[in-house]
Amino acid sequence: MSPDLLNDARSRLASARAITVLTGAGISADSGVPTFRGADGLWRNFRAEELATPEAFERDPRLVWEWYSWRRELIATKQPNDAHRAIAALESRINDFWLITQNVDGLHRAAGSTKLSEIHGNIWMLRCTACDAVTKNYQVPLPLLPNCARCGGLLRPHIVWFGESLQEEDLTRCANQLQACDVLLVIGTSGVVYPAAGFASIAKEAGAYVIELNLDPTPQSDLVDIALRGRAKDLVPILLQAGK
Ligand code: BV8
Ligand code: ZN
Repeated sequence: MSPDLLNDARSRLASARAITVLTGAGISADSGVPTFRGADGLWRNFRAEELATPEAFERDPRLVWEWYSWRRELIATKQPNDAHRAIAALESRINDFWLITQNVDGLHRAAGSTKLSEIHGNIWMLRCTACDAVTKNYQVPLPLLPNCARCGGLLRPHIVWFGESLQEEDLTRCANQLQACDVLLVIGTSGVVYPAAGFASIAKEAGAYVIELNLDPTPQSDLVDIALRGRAKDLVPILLQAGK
C-alpha cells in the first residue's frame, strides 16, 4: 500500500472536527479473538448465522450457551491491542467523536472507550427471557443453564441475534453520528451484516470522507474514499497519531 495513501488518511483524520469509527471482528483479531468469517470462524463446524438466532436458542439453549460460554472463556484471556487503545485515546482529543462497534467482546470498553455503541450487544451481559432484567456477569466458566436471580427465568446472552432488531437508541445514535461526522473510519469488518454494512454509504451520502482499513477488499471498498490494506494493530496507531 502506498505510504501517501496512509498520509492522506492521517491528515484527513488530523483535521477532522467530527469523527465516527465503525469496527468489526478484525480489530479484535489482533488480540487473538477469532473472527466470524475468517478461516478460524467456525466452532464445532457451526457458523454464527446458525447459532446466533432466537430459533437456535429456542430449539437448543444448551448448544447456544455452550458456544457463548466457550467464547466468554476465550475472550476472558484476551487484552485490548494498540488499535483499541488508539481509538480510546482519540475520544478525549476531539469533541465530536463516536465509536460504533459490532463486536460483543467488550475490548473497546476494556481499552477505555466510553463514547461507544455496542450495536450487537455485549457477551458479558445476560438478559432474562422472562422478565427482561439485564445483568453483568463475568463468571468463567458460566454454570449452564443460567437462571434469573429475580424470577428464575432462563437467561440469554444480551446480544442482538440474526433476525432481531438493534436497540432503537443505538440506531438513532448511529444515524446521528453518521450524518454529523466529517470522517468515518471503518476498521476490520467484512461488511456483510446489516444494518452496519450500510453505514459507510449512509455517511458517504451525508458528505463524510470514508476511510476503510482491512486486510482484504469488502463490498464497501469501491464506495470509500481511501481503502487501506493492513492490520489494525499496525495502522490504527499511525492513523490516529496525535499532533504532527
Ligand atoms: C436486523 C451477534 C431487522 C452474534 C451478530 C438488510 C437489512 C436489515 C437486515 C438484513 C438485511 N439483509 C439481511 C438481513 C438480516 C441480517 C443480515 O445482515 N444477514 C447477513 C448475514 C446477510 N441482519 C440482521 O438480522 C440484523 N437485524 O437488521 O433486523 C429487523 C428489523 C425489525 C424487526 C426484526 C428484524 C442483526 C445483525 C446482528 C447479528 N448479530 N452478532 C454474536 O456476535 O455472537 S453479527 C456478527 O457478524 C457479529 O456480531 C459480527 O460483529 C458481525 C459482522 O462480522 P464482522 O465484524 O465484519 O466480522 P467478520 O469475521 O465477518 O469480518 C472480519 C473482517 O476483519 C474481515 O473483513 C477481515 O478481512 C478483517 N480482518 C481480519 N483481521 C484483521 C482484519 N482487518 C484489519 N486488521 C486485522 N488484523
Ligand atoms: Zn427474570
